[in-house]
Amino acid sequence: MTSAQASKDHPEGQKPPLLMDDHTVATVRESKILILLRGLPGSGKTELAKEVEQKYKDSARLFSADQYNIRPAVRSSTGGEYAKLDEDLNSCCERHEASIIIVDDTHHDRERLEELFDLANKFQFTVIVLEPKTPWRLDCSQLKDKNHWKLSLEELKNLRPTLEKDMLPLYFGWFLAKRDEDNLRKTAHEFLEQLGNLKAFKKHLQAFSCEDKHKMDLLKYFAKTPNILHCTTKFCDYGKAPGSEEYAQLEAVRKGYSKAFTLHISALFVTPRTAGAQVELTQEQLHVWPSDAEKEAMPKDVLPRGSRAHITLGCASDVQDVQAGIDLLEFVKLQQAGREGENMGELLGGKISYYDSGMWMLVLPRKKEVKTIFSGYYGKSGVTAPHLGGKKGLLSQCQIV
Ligand code: 2AM
Repeated sequence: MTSAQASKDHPEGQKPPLLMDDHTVATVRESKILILLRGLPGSGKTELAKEVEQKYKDSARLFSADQYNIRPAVRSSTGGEYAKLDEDLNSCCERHEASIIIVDDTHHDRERLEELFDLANKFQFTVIVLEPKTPWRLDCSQLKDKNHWKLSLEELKNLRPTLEKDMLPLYFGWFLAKRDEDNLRKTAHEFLEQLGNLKAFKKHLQAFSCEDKHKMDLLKYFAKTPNILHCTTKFCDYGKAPGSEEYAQLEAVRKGYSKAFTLHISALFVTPRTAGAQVELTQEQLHVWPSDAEKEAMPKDVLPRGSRAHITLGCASDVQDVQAGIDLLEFVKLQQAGREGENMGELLGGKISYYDSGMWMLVLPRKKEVKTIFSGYYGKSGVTAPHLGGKKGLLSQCQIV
């Protein structure tokens, strides 16, 4: 296919933001991204994959199933045919050879996709699933003449069913670019260290479940930290959560997918259950914010739209990360009722306040900006998102990219 033909097949307006939008291109370059092309043979995946590779040529590696001679087919189990591709993919990740990895394959098979999601989780890559928008992408009679594997009409029809449906993630959200993520982890680390050493904090330890009632290590207490720091917009549970299909269809969500957004963090908070960062959403960001996000968490209250927006930094053991948004709404409710918290002085140059029941909030002296990519978290159905733990907790993933 010529490049003129390729651009006719993918009109500019339908190209993903990671090809079109300068801010997104710059943010993707600062992130670790696994891009999975998905679609029937002949639908235009390869052109799109090459265009992405070209755009990010200094930091990208393209793996194409075609080059490994993997014929698109419905298989009872994925096996030997992917061994070499997987070996090369793993080696590329282990050696940090590329921060943007593109895999061009039909990706019709859930089991195969789950292997790639595992890889992304293991090496902390944000996943972006890209599907070509060509008009014939699901038209098997046209694809029969276009696919170079010479697949028959019947073979194409067998591959089509899973590719017709939207693939919903566990959740949609804004995923922090690597450098900003490392930076926020460091700030959070300092915050927890300094708060734990604050005299006033040591006086109010009753609410925390710790053995020593005079001092505690908040870094150990919140050792469970998300694999990639993110701000969840919509929890979909792979389509099982109410409203997830409608959410995925929203124009702002479809257009925003793979786009960069800069989030503004205004405060950090700690409760006996979670540590998190409060995010103040802009008007543009509110367009991808579900209209019932606050009601879902606090059905009896009327809370400002976007007030649940947060980044979970850590959870106490046995606490689910969904709790951080609920904890943040508890602060918002108190503030709405006119309770500003008791001023306990300064930390990291900002005002630290105590709100009873072990709830602490640090208002940052300046809003902290973090660059993110709007995408989904994908994993194995029925399995919750992985966490990091261990001695270094929050900092265990910081690395130079
Ligand atoms: P979080 O955004 O507060 O961290 C995977 O579990 C991710 O989805 C977590 O990051 C988590 O919360 C979010 N999540 C889990 N269950 C949820 C729910 N019922 N509603 C909203 N978000 C949820």
